[in-house]
Amino acid sequence: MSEQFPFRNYRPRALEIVDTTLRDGQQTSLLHDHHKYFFSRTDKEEIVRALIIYGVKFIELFAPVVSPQERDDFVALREVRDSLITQKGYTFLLAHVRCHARDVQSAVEAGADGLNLYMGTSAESRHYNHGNDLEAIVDRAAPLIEEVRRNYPHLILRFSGEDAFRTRLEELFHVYDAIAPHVDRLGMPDTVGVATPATVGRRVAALRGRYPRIDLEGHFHDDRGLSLVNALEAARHEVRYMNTTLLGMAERSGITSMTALLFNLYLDREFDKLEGYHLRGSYPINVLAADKLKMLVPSKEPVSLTNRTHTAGVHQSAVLNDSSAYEAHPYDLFGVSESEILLGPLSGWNIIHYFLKEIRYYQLDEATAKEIAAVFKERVYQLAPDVSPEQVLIAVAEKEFGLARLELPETARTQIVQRLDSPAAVRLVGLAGVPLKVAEVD
Ligand code: HCA
Repeated sequence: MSEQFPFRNYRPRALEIVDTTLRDGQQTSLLHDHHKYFFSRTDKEEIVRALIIYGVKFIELFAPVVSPQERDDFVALREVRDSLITQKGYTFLLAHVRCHARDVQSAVEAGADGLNLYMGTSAESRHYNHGNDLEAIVDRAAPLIEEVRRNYPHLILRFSGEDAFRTRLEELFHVYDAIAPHVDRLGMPDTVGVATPATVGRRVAALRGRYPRIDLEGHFHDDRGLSLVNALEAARHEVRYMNTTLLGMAERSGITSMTALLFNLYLDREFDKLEGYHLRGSYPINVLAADKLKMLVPSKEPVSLTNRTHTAGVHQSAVLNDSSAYEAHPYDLFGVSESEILLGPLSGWNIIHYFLKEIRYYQLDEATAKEIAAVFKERVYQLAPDVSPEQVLIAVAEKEFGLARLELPETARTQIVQRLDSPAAVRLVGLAGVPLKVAEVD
């Protein structure tokens, strides 16, 4: 097949992420205040570059018809993609388009590799969204898609019945039967987050049985908090294409997070589905996305520093011995390469002893550390806004207990001696999250 048809030459992997951070992701309510939050073109270019380097081969963008800005950004993002072809191979840029000739035309003109066409099929969509009944949906979508297929055979075509999980199966079949001959993929979006793993399994089986030669695509919203398990269930049923975003950002409470999905597939030993994804880049790409939203990687994101952060004294002291005590998963393989211990009111004497002795070089024994811990716990609750827990602790240690620092020769200073039986790399931070000191694993 000629170079004009890169998709026809591409052998899809067992799992193809269709990243929609720059489409459904831009619909997140976190971006509602455009004075504060706004994806600039540079932001988008960085996100696309990071996704391509991560190994994503399908990126969904808004139809260029959405706005002049989106139209021009589409062209700029194509240039980013083109600049990486030699290094990373071809990545397909897909436009999310309504079944409108104008939407299609704008995507073709912007140089899209494919069209993610959609139209609501549920009773709710039919009545309150576009007002077309099932016959009108077929009459509008099928000839348009057939014509696009004929005129632009190089385009990858996908059709989704929006709100598919609230569409009765016979009704979905009625629409898909007319469209299936003209498309490469059929979507099954759970637009309002009503699906459960059981309904996902049944829907996939039904669609697979009726359209055995067409790949399916999942898109799961998180209204019930089930977007991750639903995507996992779909992947388990060999749904090859999965819509995800960075941090799961999307309309309302979002959709499946890309790194959460891949992390769980790894834990479930579904290694064939991880082919070509640069898993160690997971935390860095989450940090990049969070930075664009001017926030930290959210605490509910599995691939986050939160999952290696320890607060309670009991946890901290065990983690100092071995991080596996409170870290069950290989986060380092996903780029979270440090543990973090929060120095604060819940810290026990062990961490205070460790911090003062091993990191700040004070000479003290365990009994003194216990006494200091008791005083620190009283003082730390009265923390002034510009004072860190570390400052409080040092003040107590020096002023009230007269501790002196051990003067180490320069050569020894860079070599922090951690408990030698501990494989943990421990980073101590103040309550405000300001790093105090990092102790690397050897
Ligand atoms: C939307 C709806 C959508 C589309 C999904 C798809 C959904 O925001 O336009 O095209 O597969 O959740 O149904 O995101």
